[in-house]
Amino acid sequence: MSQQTTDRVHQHYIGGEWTDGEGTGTFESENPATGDSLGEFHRGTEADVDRAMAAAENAFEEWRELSYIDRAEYLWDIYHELRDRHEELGETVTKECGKEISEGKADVTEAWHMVEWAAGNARHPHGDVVPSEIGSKDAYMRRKPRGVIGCVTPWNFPVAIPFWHMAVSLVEGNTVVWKPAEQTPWCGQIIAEMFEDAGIPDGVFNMVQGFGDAGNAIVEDDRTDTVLFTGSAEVGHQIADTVGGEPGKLAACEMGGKNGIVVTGNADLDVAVHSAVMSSFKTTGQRCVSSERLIVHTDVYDEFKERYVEIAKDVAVGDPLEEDTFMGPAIEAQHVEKIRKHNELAREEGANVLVDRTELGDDEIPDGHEDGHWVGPFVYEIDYDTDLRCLKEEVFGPHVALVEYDGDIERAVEIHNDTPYGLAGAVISEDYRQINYYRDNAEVGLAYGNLPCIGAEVQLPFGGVKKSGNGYPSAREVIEAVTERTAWTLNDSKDIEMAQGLSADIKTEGSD
Ligand code: UN1
Repeated sequence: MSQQTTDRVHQHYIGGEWTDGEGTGTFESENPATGDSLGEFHRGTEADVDRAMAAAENAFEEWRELSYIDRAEYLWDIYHELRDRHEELGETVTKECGKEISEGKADVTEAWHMVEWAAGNARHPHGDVVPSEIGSKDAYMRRKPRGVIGCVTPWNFPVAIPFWHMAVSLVEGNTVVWKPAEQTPWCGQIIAEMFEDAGIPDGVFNMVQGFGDAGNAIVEDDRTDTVLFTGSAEVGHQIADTVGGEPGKLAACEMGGKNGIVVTGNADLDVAVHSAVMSSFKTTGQRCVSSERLIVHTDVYDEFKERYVEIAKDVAVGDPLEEDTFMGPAIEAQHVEKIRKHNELAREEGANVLVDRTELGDDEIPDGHEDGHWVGPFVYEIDYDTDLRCLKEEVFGPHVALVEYDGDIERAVEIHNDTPYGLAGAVISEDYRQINYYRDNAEVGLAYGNLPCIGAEVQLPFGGVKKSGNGYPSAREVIEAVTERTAWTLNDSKDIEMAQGLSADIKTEGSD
């Protein structure tokens, strides 16, 4: 669908065919910067997921029999298409999810990086040769595909994250059933067209458009061997609970964060302010790695505050297709409402508000964009208290708390770790001992020194601890969630000899 049209309702891709599905419902994709409709899509039902599951299950045997290299060939086609269509797809991402244009393009770049990693990995070793205690035994760790992988992806990285989930899954020999986010079905449509263009065998890749009910049908289906989920903690924990009760089924979930940046007393403040602004306002704060807490040492607090606040007051909110925009809109009207409520909550909890651009002035909203979902930075300072909800609950927006601390790095990390989440974080310091203390003690899956806490590359593991996730539905580590390991031992001798000193003698009644 290179040309988005409004006169046809876009379909699901199941078993190698485009189909309206069983349901009668449809939904629209909306440009969050203008409120305009980008197209209409059929809404998937349980029956559609059922068909997609059957197709994926049927396709599995033949797909797994292909070599890694042959499976990767389909992905290389997609890699080239993503690169060739970089500009156009970057604009599509920006139009559909509102991220400013450099971010729209970076999303597509991150997608082809993931595809490149997965397809390139097809030519790399996939197991280990392991020594045995017994000289005549050969021991190996080998990998096998798990089967059908159910993928449920979020709107904020509508091209990259689907490939985090699916590229490795497919190269490893699994088949997939995927539900794109209901906010970004257009990106979903384009990705499905790419798989069709690549000629992927029928049923290996299936896409059902729709909402949570369709996602839930994927999670609950007995034929799903692994669920990969990236999205909200609320949904992710439900998925982990459901799947946890089903033996043999796995879920790898990556959820949000209440990410913090520690700025110590001897931080370089240019680096600190730059890192903090990037971490809190890029993607309008709507990355799961965005930072909503800045924990700043008392010695540098006033200067940091002044410099940070000055930028937050001026940071360019506007048309995401314009290159001089820093922050586009929020994804949808109800999300703006959620951000407003959290801003209000911070006030109720005693915040001293330093910047409040929740309601942007008419002059700040670009012409023709009056129906967009606009919200600007909200920055406040508050005394640390473990009972404050505003320091614990994820907003997923440009909502930032400044927390002043006194004392050593141990104290800063104690405050930093006092949240139920543990996805990303950063320390800004010129003292390697402080940096190393943070590295070793911060409860996060992605940690940075003298950098923003966003922008991870796909060849690193991406995932969190505590409430932020289990398993890694992303980047390089997804391989663990979509393969089974077999510990394979072969005897090269005619005698059976056991490890651990275990006797292999068979003793019978009357034997000596
Ligand atoms: C997300 O925030 O949902 O590390 C994903 C990053 C990106 C991925 C973010 N590579 O910022």
